[in-house]
Amino acid sequence: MARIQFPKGFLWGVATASYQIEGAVAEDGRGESIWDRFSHTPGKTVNGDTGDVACDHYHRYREDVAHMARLGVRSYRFSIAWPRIFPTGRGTPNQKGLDFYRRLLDALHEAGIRPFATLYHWDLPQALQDRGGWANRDTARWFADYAAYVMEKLNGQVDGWITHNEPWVVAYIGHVTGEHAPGLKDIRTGFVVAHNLLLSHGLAVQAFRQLAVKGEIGITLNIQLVHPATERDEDVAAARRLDGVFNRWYLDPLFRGEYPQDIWELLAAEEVAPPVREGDMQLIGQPIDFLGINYYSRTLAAASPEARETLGVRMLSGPGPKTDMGWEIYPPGIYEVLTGIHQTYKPKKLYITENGAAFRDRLQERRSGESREGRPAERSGQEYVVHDQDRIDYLGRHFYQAGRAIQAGVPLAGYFVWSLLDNFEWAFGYTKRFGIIYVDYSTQQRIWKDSAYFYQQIVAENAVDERFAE
Ligand code: IFM
Repeated sequence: MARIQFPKGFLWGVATASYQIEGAVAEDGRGESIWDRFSHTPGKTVNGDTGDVACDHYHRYREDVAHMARLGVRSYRFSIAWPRIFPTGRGTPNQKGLDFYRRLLDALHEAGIRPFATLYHWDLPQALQDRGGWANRDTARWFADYAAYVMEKLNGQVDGWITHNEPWVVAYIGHVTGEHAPGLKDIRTGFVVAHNLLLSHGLAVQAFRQLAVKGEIGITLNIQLVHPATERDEDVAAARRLDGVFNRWYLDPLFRGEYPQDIWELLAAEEVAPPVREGDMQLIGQPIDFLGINYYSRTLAAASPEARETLGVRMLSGPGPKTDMGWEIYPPGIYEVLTGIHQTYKPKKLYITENGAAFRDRLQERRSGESREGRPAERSGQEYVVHDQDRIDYLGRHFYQAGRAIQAGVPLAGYFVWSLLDNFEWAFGYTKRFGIIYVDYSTQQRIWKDSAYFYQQIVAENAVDERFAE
């Protein structure tokens, strides 16, 4: 195995999302989102953590862009908070909300960083949830109106538009298991929501084309690689089903304009198939410019007739080492996912829109090496270090496998590390750290972890070393 050189112009980047970093939830006219409501409901997040302050990026965006510039990244993926633009989801837009993103975009352009904007990364205006949220088909139309407004106003300033981040998570974790906002627990609703999300994507793509917005548009899916737990026929079939609900349920409509027949039949038998109207599938299946893939881990599937919510499949973690999320570290999976999707669906272009890992990072004093974790401090980035070799290994090995996929012919054009900063990890609050930059939440100080220096070097060399081949 040799060192891998990435193609010239490869878009190395970092990713974040509005509710996870911005804070300033009541500032400049922002409306309430479902995550404000959910995180403020006792028992929904670890330690009752909320995004009220998060990384205070709303006020510190210049400093954060300066970190990106120092990293040398060519691109930044962030998300726009719908309730900043339309505080109640629709109606009168809030100029101050838009102005924030204008300031951010200006700063990015000054630094020569190409912006990728996600239009929906889970912070639905609460006022729309009060009208049924994504289970209400009208929300798809309201999303398209919001998307059209933002794309028109920011036309020419954004290189890549991403309609949705991980619709499976929104539908399943938000509406079936209830671990995410809005916290519903109903499998039928989950599939209705998935359909309305896809529909809203199609409507937004249509608006993008009609408005002749500059740049490119796509969607981000969390592709969960599924392997059978054993070679038994039942487990092989279970893996196929799980891949069906996780992945094909989104990929097939987006690239073929139809739901996968095998899963549709199972849902119909359980009376949980969503209502689909004439024309829906054509809208959803409109050509897009790229597919964004978020890859983190793989899942093993075992047959389990009683697991109704997952169509008779029990999900297991693989045997490999785990991140702090308990997710198996499985770098060959990113190669398998990229080559598999390229062969099966042939998207014009692909981006890894997220990849990264949470580990138990320890802040240490640089000179003595003494740990100061948890001590309130007058810290400076120079005085403190975070030796996160586990994250360096994780990233390096995934970069390497992505490079192999490019060599195999996959049109992978960029790679966004999740995440620039430690941030609000949804139901886990601030207990999980995904950043390559450490955030001391007591002071809001940003401290580069070793992985940030490592990434800086990867970007500068546009290459990954052969030591990450294994
Ligand atoms: O933090 C999330 C992000 O919002 C969506 N993708 C997965 C990340 C890690 O769980």
